[in-house]
Amino acid sequence: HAADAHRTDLMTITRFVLNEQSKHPESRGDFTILLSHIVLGCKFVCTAVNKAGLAKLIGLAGETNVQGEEQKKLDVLSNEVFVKALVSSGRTSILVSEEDEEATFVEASKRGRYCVVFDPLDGSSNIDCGVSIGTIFGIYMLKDTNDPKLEEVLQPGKNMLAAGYCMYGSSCTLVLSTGSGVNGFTLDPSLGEFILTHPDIKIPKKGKIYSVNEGNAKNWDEPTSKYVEKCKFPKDGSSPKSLRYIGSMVADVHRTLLYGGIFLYPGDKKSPNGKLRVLYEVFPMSFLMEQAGGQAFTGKERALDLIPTKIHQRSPIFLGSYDDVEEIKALYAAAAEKT
Ligand code: P6P
Repeated sequence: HAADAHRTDLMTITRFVLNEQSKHPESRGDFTILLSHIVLGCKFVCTAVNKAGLAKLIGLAGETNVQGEEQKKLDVLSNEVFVKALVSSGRTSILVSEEDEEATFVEASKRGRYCVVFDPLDGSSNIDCGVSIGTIFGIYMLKDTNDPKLEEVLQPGKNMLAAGYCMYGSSCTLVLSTGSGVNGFTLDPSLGEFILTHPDIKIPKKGKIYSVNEGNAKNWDEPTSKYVEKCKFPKDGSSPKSLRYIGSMVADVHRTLLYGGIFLYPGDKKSPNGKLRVLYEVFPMSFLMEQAGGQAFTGKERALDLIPTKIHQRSPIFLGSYDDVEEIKALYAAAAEKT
């Protein structure tokens, strides 16, 4: 009765992470404790996001809630939840959040060996129309926790120990890699547990979908313009690709990971570094793509090789199916030869 066993042998994210930990006997469990606090944050935000629309509609939240407290914007609330959860884990020393201009340095008594970079609620401008949004995070090990310096955070993405996102949509799905593959977990609200639903995710080697904001086409450089042209008017007689663009990175990346294809946020004349942030958007999604057998490219180099110099730095990004990204890499290489 394998099916029954599957139903009763629930693999929760907690069990999964503990199993991973058992592969490293030397580990003291700090990483497991850190991840459990991130999972807690995701559960809280999932509840808040699901209620927000309703609360707003029937005016429960409005400007102030029943206690007369000013109703916090969801992204501010989410940020506070993650900062508090991460600090209270006692396993972090530096936090970088999309919501905070400066990095958070944890007080000495609560310091741990990790730095977490995160966007607590990416795509939150979409919440009012019910489009999926998400939390994106990456985890670095710090060298010196006694006197943590900001420079410790400016590491290339390939140094990350783990990365993931939690998508708040029709269901709450947490996709995680700790460096040995990618696994997806879906929140079972009746249990309050994330259950393993997408074991060992591998992105298709080639896809039939491209995902880009075509509204920026006027400003694209030649390689991106040529690539998108090729998607729409293939010269080799193959059928054109489909365009799918949700405008919420977590949703666009999640679809790319499961269905294959390529997600592009290129630089352009107006913003040469594009829009997406290196530490807590580009790196975590690039890490996941490589772990799932895909790849991620900045237009100049492998995305995970990039060494950031500022915590909110942006970079162009092309990520997804291995073969699709190869094609755009070839176009950028050809353009580089001409210069
Ligand atoms: P554009 C959402 O605002 C976001 O930060 C990402 O989630 C998304 O991929 C991107 O911006 C969309 O940007 O310029 O296409 O609206």
